[in-house]
Amino acid sequence: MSLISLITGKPGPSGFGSASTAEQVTEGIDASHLTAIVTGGASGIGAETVRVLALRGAHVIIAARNLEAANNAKQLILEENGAARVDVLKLDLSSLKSVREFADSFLAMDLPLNILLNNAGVMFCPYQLSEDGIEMQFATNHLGHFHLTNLLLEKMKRTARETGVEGRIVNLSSIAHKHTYDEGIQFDKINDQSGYSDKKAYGQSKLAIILHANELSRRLQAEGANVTINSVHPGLIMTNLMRHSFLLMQILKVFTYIFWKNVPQGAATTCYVALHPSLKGVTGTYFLDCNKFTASPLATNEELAKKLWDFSNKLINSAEQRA
Ligand SMILES: NC(=O)c1ccc[n+]([C@@H]2O[C@H](COP(=O)([O-])OP(=O)(O)OC[C@H]3O[C@@H](n4cnc5c(N)ncnc54)[C@H](OP(=O)(O)O)[C@@H]3O)[C@@H](O)[C@H]2O)c1
Ligand SMILES: *C1O[C@H](CO)[C@@H](O)[C@H](O)[C@H]1NC(C)=O
Ligand SMILES: *[C@@H]1O[C@H](CO)[C@@H](O)[C@H](O)[C@H]1NC(C)=O
Repeated sequence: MSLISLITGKPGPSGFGSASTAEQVTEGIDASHLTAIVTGGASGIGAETVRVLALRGAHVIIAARNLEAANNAKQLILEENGAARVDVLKLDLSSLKSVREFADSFLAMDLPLNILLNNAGVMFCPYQLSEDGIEMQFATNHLGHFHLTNLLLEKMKRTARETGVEGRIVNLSSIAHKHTYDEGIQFDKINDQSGYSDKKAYGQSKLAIILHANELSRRLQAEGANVTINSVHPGLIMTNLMRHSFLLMQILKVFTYIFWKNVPQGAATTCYVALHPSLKGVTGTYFLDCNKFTASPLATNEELAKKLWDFSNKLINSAEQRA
């Protein structure tokens, strides 16, 4: 996708572009045989994603830490579409304990799982440690989703095997993955407060998301599992995500307004990658505006991806042992 198509909304090779909405990219798709989990589905891009997946017939579980907001989002969807199948389940991604409890509750519901949308995220928050003692943006955006995906993976593989329908995982990354610390991931000082940059810590967490999507994709292919995993940049959309940088973003928007999207456009890439039949078998790929795109050299580094995989497992094991 070129800068020109980003501004004009001109479609790329997929037939869709930056102006396409989630409804447009899923037009005519029947998802009534699919069950999906959307993390952070109570607001922003996630809420629109839930609405459109449910509109196409999918059974959607909103995984949210704020149950009141999630129930409101569900209510709005039901007012528009009385047949929508939407459930709400508690999940706080910054807590490894909460992630495990969520996975246990979901598995106890004995539903199939075809689609996992790792959408929740925080951006540019001031330095803070999670309850497991891990820097908050890395803990929420990356580690919580890493743990969640691992806990649900067996279920996804089984669903794919038993139904013959490909499972899909989509991770919400960001173009900001290009703006990270020099070494990409600060393995030896992940919790370092003195060198903390709220912007680079966000970039680092979003780089981790792409690296993991690529690593898991390689592992799933090696096993012959019918589950794909891709990462996307949704575009620039004014949402609650900007709560820690509201003024900065408002000013930025004045100068860059041609690049901004509305929420229905912001949910398009996620919905496209989650549902579109043309992406059958496509995995380990990074998408922007509904088209394949090249991630940064760090994001395609296989060594770094392996190292991050082991590092993430170690962090989770030691946090769970302490608990
Ligand atoms: N908007 C953009 O321009 C943009 C650009 C690039 C990438 N993205 C990515 O797109 C995704 C969606 O963002 P958005 O713009 O739709 O922002 P949003 O409206 O703030 O949505 C993020 C969601 O994540 C939830 N969340 C945050 N921390 C959580 C936690 N610890 N546990 C569970 N849920 C948590 C939020 O819930 P609460 O309300 O409870 O906090 C919220 O529902 C994010 O991953 C973001 O990084 C967005
Ligand atoms: C995204 O994909 C990877 C798979 O690669 C998965 O392990 C991970 O838990 C997901 N989430 C993040 C944030 O990496
Ligand atoms: C994998 O999923 C695709 C798409 O749903 C399906 O066409 C294919 O037959 C599946 N393959 C296997 C081995 O189940």
